[in-house]
Amino acid sequence: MTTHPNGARVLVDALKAHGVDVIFGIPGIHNLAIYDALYADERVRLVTTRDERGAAHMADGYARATGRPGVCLTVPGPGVTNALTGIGEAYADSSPVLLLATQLATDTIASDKEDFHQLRDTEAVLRSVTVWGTRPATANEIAHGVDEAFRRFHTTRPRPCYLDLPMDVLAARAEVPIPAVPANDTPDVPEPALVSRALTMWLSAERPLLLLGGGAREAAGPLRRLVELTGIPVIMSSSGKGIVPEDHPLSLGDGWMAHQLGREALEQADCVLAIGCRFGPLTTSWWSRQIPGWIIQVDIDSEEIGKHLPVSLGVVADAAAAAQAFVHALESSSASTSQPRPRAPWLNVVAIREARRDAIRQRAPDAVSTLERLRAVLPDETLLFNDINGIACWGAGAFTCRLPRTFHYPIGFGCLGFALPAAIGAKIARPERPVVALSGDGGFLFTGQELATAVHEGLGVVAVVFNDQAYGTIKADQAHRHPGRLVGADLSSPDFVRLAEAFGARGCRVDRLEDLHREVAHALTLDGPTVIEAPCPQALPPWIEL
Ligand SMILES: Cc1ncc(C[n+]2csc(CCOP(=O)(O)OP(=O)(O)O)c2C)c(N)n1
Ligand SMILES: [Mg+2]
Repeated sequence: MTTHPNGARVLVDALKAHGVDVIFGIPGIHNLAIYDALYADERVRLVTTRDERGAAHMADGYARATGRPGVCLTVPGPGVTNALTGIGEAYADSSPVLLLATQLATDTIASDKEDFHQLRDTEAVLRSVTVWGTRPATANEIAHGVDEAFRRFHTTRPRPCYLDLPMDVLAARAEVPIPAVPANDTPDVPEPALVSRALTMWLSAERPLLLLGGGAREAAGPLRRLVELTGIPVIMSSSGKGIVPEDHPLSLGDGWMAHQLGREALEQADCVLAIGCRFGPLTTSWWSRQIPGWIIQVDIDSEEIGKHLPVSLGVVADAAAAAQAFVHALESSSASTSQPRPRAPWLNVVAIREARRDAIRQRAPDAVSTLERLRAVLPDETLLFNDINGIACWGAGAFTCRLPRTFHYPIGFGCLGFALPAAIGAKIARPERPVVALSGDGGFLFTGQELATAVHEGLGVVAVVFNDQAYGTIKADQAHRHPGRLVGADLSSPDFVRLAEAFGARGCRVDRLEDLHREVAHALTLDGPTVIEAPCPQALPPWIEL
């Protein structure tokens, strides 16, 4: 007699059918059936974290490093609420994370029993940080829920989804055989007529520009070709850093300058082709800065088109499909115009890049030279994870990236404590790559206990902690906006070397920022995690205009 699988087994099989190979989480009474279904499974690595927020950031870091969805698993109630901040960051930054939020037994969920781990309304709690979720009532619905989440990850703007899995449904036997093979979903291809309209408009402009955001990261190949075929300069948001190498002769580099530095290209262009860019607050300086030229916006999410800025033409399409269509149209010369190709750039790209670097250097000399020295020793494929702090906020402009998905920042939600756990998730996903996290003494302690996870998993991540015994960026902002009225931003931070050692990690300190890059390069040659404590460069944060 064949026994039908239970809900937990159905879940695990469905996840594996979609290629899931790592789950980050914490066990508890409500999700033990899932752990049991994963027992001795050689294809799925279970990473046990020290807080569900760590699990969520790790799943996000895994997704950012690979483009593949990351998965995290929690208990109900406090497990779910702990995970929320990390899921919120993934939501804001369009990162595909699946939260497996387990749940009480079905008959107690809607009651007011004040059961152990009970949340009054889990769905309400999760709705604000996820784009879709469901509470399956049967084992088969679990499989369909997994399929639907992955369909969304692959065909729509990638944002977190959740499954709210009641423990009785995880235990129940499936009634009928489960479909094993996921549907082969392909994302939206742009309409040929729109492609040629967009191209004609863009190519006939006098001062055209290409603007790339995080949504275009999977399109690096055809986008580089597009730039080279047309000779049109390109600017990227910080999430799009490296799609075209930032030191390419046509690359204006990162457009994230919340002040005037480096905005001339956006302001002078008469036609901007924007792909996978949401025109968020940091690209637009809180929407105060206009882009006066025509905008052609390509986005997989129809609701993003024209949401923040009026657009002349909207194209709803997957970025890679659109970029390929543009390149194909150009190569087959069906979109030929009177313009010679590639044309001479209408602005001096390298001079603008250098002028911006000089301006940034004047504002934050120590931060910029530290980032430049780090760049010089870190291979291009290094995955750099930033927190929100005095040095990382200059990295968008000063750390030159040559590959997409190598510079990561909690850009949308802006939550402190992102860098270390996200770096851990990335190292698990890409063990062959150097992985470095840059945190301040404040931000590091939000999630620093995940060092224990890095030690347990034997991960060679390098965490740099810039210690100024303060929430320094905010202290500088306060000193600027409320002169002489400093309050609430000083800290008594620990000795991070001893803290690292207490966790079983390697700890070391550099007294001069000039020595940091050498320590980082050395630590990357070692097994296991290293924490490097360093002095913190001081500067007014870039969003303050002087
Ligand atoms: C979860 C969260 N809480 C508060 C803030 C506000 N905030 C932004 S930067 C910052 C200071 C960070 O201090 P630290 O990590 O030591 O870096 P530093 O600015 O000193 O270089 C604070 C408190 C935030 N971004 N996220
Ligand atoms: Mg600090």
